[in-house]
Amino acid sequence: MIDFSPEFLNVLKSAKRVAVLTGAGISAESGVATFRGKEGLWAKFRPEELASADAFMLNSALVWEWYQYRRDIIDKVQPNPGHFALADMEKHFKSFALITQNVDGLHRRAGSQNILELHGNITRNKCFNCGKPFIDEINLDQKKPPCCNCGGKIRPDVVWFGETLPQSEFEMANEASATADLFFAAGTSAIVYPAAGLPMIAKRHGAYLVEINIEPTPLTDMADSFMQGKSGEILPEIVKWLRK
Ligand code: BV8
Ligand code: ZN
Repeated sequence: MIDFSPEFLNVLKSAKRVAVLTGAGISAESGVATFRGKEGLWAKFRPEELASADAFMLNSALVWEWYQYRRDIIDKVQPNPGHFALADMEKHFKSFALITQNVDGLHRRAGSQNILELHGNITRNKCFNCGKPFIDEINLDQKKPPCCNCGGKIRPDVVWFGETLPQSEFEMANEASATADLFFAAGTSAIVYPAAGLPMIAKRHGAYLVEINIEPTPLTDMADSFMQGKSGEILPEIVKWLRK
């Protein structure tokens, strides 16, 4: 049983508008490697070598291999108690926005409804040239990577470094952060912008800022409450309080 501060419990009970920003850490307990941990996806390569348009133009086969490798993992894993707790939490508040940097689709599989995917979704593909969704099977055995009938290369429908975030999702995420009275940052290293700026927007507009992480991040000093531990253990405990 986790003993939360009376201050946090007061805020939790009186909150009307809640926003949550999640990162790869929330999927770690499902068995999806994070990006920057020692066992992280980027242990061998630098992020820019894989998650960028240049990397793709330079070596689309390597980038495709990386995404297919990640898709194979994601196909085999399940949402964990942290994902389910957030899906449950949504029902307890008048307004609840789940803003995620993750592309694994696990929040939707856990039953969350109001999800803002800031970095796209690894299960979707699109044409790099005309942007049209590509719904056929990706078969990497063919010599050249899949192409669109406009001649453009097919790519994963995710946001790479140097690319802008989907405008409407980002605007809604900004609005949710600026109007929240309670904001959770869960399982994120808080270093990738502009997503990492959202907790500060919330805090500046008067939200009570809670960080849930197994270790401190650049956000920790400004959080009103730093809950050190696994999101899959802490979030269900918070939901238990909501049910009381
Ligand atoms: C933009 C793609 C500009 C999808 C990702 C220099 C050069 C180029 C760009 C920049 C630069 N300096 C700054 C920038 C901007 C750049 C940026 O912020 N770079 C950082 C690295 C400095 N941002 C961008 O490029 C963005 N676009 O700015 O556009 C622009 C503007 C106008 C016009 C044109 C362009 C685009 C950013 C999106 C990049 N795409 N991924 C994919 O393949 O997945 S980023 C990648 O990092 C993932 O999406 C991930 O979501 C994101 C953040 O990582 P986290 O989710 O936080 O994961 P991480 O592993 O880092 O941390 C996990 C955390 O969980 C840890 O803290 C750990 O302690 C914790 N944890 C672990 N287990 C648990 C846990 N916590 C709780 N419980 C557990 N069990
Ligand atoms: Zn096309």
